[in-house]
Amino acid sequence: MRIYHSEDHRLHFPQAELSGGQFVTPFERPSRVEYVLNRLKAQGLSDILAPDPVDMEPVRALLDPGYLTFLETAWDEWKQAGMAGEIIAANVPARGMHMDRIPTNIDGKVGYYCHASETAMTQGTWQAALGSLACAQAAQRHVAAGAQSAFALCRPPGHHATADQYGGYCFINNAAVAAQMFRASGAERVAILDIDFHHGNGTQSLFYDRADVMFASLHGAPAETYPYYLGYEDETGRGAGEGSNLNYPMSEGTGYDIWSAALDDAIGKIRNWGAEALVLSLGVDAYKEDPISFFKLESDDFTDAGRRIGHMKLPTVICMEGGYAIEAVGINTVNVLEGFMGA
Ligand code: 5XA
Ligand code: ZN
Repeated sequence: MRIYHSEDHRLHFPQAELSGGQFVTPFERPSRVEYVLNRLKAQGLSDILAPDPVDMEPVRALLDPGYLTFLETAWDEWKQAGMAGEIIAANVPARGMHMDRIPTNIDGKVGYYCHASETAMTQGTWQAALGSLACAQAAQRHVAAGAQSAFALCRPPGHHATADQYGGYCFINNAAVAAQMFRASGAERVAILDIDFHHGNGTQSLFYDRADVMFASLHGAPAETYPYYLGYEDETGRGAGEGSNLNYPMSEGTGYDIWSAALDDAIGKIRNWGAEALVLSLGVDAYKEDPISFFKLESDDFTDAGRRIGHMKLPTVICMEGGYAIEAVGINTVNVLEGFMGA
């Protein structure tokens, strides 16, 4: 399996994450990628390439232009305004306030374009996000050209990013752009399967009204965990998209028996729907020792999950999302890939 990796991910390394009322070293940190790379190489998966530069056209087709400009210019504006630290959202448009008027002050803009203040931005965030996106795009092009699958070692991750908001460590929705590119390269129906522990609220929102992209997500129940305000089972799509959004929220302590039954159900529905291409949002934070999650998957379960997904035999782009049990991230990620390839 071809793997795409950009060194630019290192340019995004905030020092601070607001967690439990304290600033801590972010769980989403550069060393995650090192653990994955080391494990890939140890397992003989060495077809690792740097991606071509990003193509902004499919991104512009999907995302808000004002948001893209914000991401590109936020750091300079923040510094010009005399802010000493990293960009952290301190104010958001809450219930009853204007959602439609964008402040000119950078502090206000940050809150407008952010949905979760754990996520800080730094000088290199935009470039790192582009590098991450470039991996997803290169993987999609490789698969669209005939490869069975490719792995985009995306960092920062993407599935929480909407058309106009960042948060949950995500800035640009890599998986969504890959799906959009599959549509542009001729697939009539594209499915995005999200097995990260957290609901892919960004991906859901981007395709909620659309009949051509199915979204299926296995995740911690929103009443119990981030992103809290989206991801319920009764969110099934809207208008033309009715029926093409599938949520599988699961409670604290969920193990592989329940989780894999949800996976099989999602796979069956994606098959019946007639998907011609698949984008897998691959987070490994469903692992039992993940520090910010609460499922109970074992490392071997990830191999089995990869096998089940591989049996779909769809052209597949795999995009890295979360996973923070730092030393197991490489093992669990590569287990999915090996299970997938062995199917
Ligand atoms: O998949 N998303 C994540 O792993 C980020 C969760 C952020 C929680 N504050
Ligand atoms: Zn996650």
